[in-house]
Amino acid sequence: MVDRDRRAFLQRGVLAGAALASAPWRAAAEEIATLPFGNGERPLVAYPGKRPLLQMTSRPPQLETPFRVFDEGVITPNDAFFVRYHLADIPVAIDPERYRLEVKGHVKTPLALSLAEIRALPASEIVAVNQCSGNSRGFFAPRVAGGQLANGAMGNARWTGVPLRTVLDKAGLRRGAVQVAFDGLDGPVIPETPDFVKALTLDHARDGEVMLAYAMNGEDLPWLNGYPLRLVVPGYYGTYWVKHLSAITVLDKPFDGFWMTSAYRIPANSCACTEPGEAPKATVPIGRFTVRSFVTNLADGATLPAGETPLRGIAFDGGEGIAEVAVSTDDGRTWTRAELGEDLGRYSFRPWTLRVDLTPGAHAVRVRATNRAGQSQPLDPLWNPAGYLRNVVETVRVRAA
Ligand SMILES: Nc1nc2c(c(=O)[nH]1)N[C@H]1C(S)=C(S)[C@@H](COP(=O)(O)O)O[C@H]1N2
Ligand SMILES: [Mo]
Repeated sequence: MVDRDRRAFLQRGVLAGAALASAPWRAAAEEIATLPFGNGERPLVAYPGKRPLLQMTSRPPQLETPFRVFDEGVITPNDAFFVRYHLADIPVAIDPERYRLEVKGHVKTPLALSLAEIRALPASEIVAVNQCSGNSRGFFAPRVAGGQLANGAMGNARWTGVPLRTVLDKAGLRRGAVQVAFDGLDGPVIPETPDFVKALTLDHARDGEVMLAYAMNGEDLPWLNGYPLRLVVPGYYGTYWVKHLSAITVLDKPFDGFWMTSAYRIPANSCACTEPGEAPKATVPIGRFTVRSFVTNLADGATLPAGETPLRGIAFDGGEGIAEVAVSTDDGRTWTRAELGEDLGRYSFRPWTLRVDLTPGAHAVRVRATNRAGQSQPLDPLWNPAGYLRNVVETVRVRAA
């Protein structure tokens, strides 16, 4: 990086943090939006670096992307990308000159890498969806505890950074290494709350795709999305995508922290589901995304002119890649294959389009994707007590007149 670029980079980071520190935690609400479930009222609040987003909590900030943003394009703009934190003590000042990424534990040479050193390593790039495990949790019936999210706790970005493998190889793994743990600069407000630390198996961490990302859509990471460095784990739920990454610890036994052993676990059965209201007998850590698809250009409850109507939307999965998207306008009786748009890689949103003929009257428009492994979406929602993995075939109800 030339000096001028570095100065601009440093300034941007520092400014965003300073704005967060000084702005009232809860900026003045400009507007209230109502998500389509009970207690779904959310103020639209503009945080530093963000346009007005649906605020679920203010301490820490948890912001959901208004769904119409997904119709703007297949890449989610940085200023509209959702924000999720667990712990209220989020960083508001990071000196990019003094920031260091520690690589320690079961390694030959512990490292403390500066941002400049990380940016000097050979870069990689990937377009990948980040989605919270609890995206769409608000639609669970019976309802479950946890952040009541509609469908906006997801986003698709082009990430630039360094393969995690490069940094692990630089440190050198000692014999017996089995997992890698990741910690960020945020922390709990009281010491009794477990710090947010996540772990990956060593093979996963070394797959060459898991990335230490410093840029998102060609710009520095937005502050609230993990400035100055975050983990990107393509195809895996956002819980693994540790933000404000500060320490990577190589372990010679499986990590036993709260956020792996108690939280973010799913039923250990083939549907990862239970009967509504029932607890699972056994659980495993959450992993890859289920297959999902959405119509982005029709709002539920809308009235539109009868006749030929262009539909468009997005589909994605945990990394097999989308093979097919089909649409039904007659309550699921008949399905028509949509046309798939630009392929930005198997971890990206895949856009789709289809022209349909809407006869006058009510229509239930349904969309269902299938990935290259033949996995698809259920017509009836599956249930689990944590409200994860939602991927029911989505329905938009419209009236043609
Ligand atoms: N440091 C840190 N990283 C974190 C979290 C957190 O609480 N702290 N939450 C995780 C979860 S659960 C999700 S869904 C993603 C959300 O990424 P985003 O806020 O950039 O959208 O961040 C992950 N990384
Ligand atoms: Mo999440």
